[in-house]
Amino acid sequence: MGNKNITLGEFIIENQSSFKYSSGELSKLLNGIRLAAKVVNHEVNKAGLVDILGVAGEVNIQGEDQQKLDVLANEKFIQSLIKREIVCGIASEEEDNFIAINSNDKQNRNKYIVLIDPLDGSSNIDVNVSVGTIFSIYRRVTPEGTPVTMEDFLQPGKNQVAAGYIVYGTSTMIVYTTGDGVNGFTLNPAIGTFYLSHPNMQFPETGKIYSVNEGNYVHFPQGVKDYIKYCQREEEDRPYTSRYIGSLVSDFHRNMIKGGIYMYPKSSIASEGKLRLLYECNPMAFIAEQANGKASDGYKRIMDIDPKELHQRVPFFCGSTKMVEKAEEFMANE
Ligand code: AHM
Ligand code: MG
Repeated sequence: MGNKNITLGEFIIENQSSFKYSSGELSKLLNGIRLAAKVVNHEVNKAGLVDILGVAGEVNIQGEDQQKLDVLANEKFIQSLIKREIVCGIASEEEDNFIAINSNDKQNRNKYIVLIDPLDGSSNIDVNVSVGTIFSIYRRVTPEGTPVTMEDFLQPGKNQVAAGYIVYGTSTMIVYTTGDGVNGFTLNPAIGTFYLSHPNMQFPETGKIYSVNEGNYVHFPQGVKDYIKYCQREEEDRPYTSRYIGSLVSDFHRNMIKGGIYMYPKSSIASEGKLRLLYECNPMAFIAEQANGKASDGYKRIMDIDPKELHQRVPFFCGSTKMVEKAEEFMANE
């Protein structure tokens, strides 16, 4: 698959001019993420070997225990972005507030902000199941040269200039978009280089996989219950196959390659679902749309939502267009 000779570094440079704001800064930023991804990959891979597992003893803003690797991944990505002096602000799932990088004047003049979930699916770390990193990049809306404000972070997903994920799976991959299609790069661990392995990734228009935590079934809205029953009914090309890893990145990645739908609906115990709009759903929605897929909250486009807060949650239906549209149909009839 693809031209094995093109490295991620080369690809970033070669495609720099096709990016509409092209000034080289976005390329530097993506290179910063590429480097941090290698470091985090190294740490994730040795997780079973060293005493790095377990809970770090801190509780994050969502009230969940933080695993040590979450903390480490958070540090690595933030350090890498700050050191390269390419962003003026960062927001992370692991930080209560955004970080304004205004230690010097030059950094204040940087145009980009990054929102990141440094290690998603972290409950899977200590059982050797894939985890991922998700990132989302915007241009600031406040004037260059001033410190970033909340306004820069609370932009709708449609303003994203780039988004991507890293999946630390059977092999490690970076998949990203700058608004001109989606490309996937696989790490050759022997030499520490990412190669273009999945050019121009596309969701099949429809598929046979549905991914949802069915343990929450009784709490789901009637529309979701009905859609799940539809997926299971023996009719036409159904029943579909159920696949749920519990790592958004891995479930999404598989569904993009094979065709499928991922759902994290609202429920009677979580009125907005679980996933976060800004650093989980928006970036995945941008990638999905760039790969001919669709992302919705069950009723409307994810990337049209005006965010109200940094750690806002939102119900999420994402994947092959026809499948997401079918789920929306059931939600509308609820
Ligand atoms: P996290 O950010 O705390 O890791 O939670 C996000 C993860 C997603 O990767 C995954 O799809 C979902 O939570 C699984 O949640 P659940 O265990 O409720 O099914
Ligand atoms: Mg997460």
